[in-house]
Amino acid sequence: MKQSAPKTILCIHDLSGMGRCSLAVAAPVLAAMGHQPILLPTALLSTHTGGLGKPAIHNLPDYGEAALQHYKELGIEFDCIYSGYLAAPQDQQLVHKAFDLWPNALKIVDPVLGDHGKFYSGMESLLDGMRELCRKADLILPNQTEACLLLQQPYTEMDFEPEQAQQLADALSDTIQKAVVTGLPMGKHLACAGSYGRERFLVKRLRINRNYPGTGDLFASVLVGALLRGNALSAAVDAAAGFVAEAINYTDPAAEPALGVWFEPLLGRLCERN
Ligand code: PXL
Repeated sequence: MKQSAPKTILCIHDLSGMGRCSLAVAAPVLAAMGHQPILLPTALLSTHTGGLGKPAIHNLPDYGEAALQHYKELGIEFDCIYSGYLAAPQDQQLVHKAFDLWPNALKIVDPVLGDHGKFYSGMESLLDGMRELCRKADLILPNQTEACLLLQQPYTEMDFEPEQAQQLADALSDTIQKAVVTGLPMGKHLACAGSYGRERFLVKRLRINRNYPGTGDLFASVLVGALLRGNALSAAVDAAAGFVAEAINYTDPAAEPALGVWFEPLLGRLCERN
């Protein structure tokens, strides 16, 4: 895998203090991969919304725009703008604004909306805005649930044939944006299907039947880091799928799943590889 100079990546997500998701994942992962993550929290939460009770939430309605303005005044050029969980239409607007202010940045949107066929708590009203944001991105990274929501297709729990997985990614890249669809069940494997310009690929990993919040953020962050190191998209997906599998395998199966995967001791592996 190729090495390249550190890149400056504007990360627009919430900051959940506990639970291993969003900025708390993107920051260490991208830094370990040699990049400079610039952290723009859209809201502060004590934890994510996925199984740790009712979090304390502090929205930051005016902060984002003021921060973008400051970065512009400083003359910063972002190599990439990477958005994740956005809990309100204003947060989506903030990402649009960042895209407009830095048109040369690589625009990557992880359309965090739900999983296992269901919306995450409170995300129902954000679908149309997310679809619009995806249309402006260079690359989107939905899971199966999010791909179906974006395409207005029913979600079915199914075992994918390779061609069906590719077609889901193709449908997104034809109508919305270049896409990598993650977490598609395929026999003993989970597959990621990519459709990106003329590139079409499938990356498979042995399926581990354990579910943790935040693994989508871990996947997306490693993928962004690997892409910005100059890897091809398929190689970046392979690196991301591999790291998520390693982190799940490393996590004590008896640990509280809502606290996420134990990726911290493995960060050194990201320094050396990909
Ligand atoms: O990992 C996605 C995510 C990020 N941030 C918050 C969440 C979730 C998923 O539930 O609740 C606050």
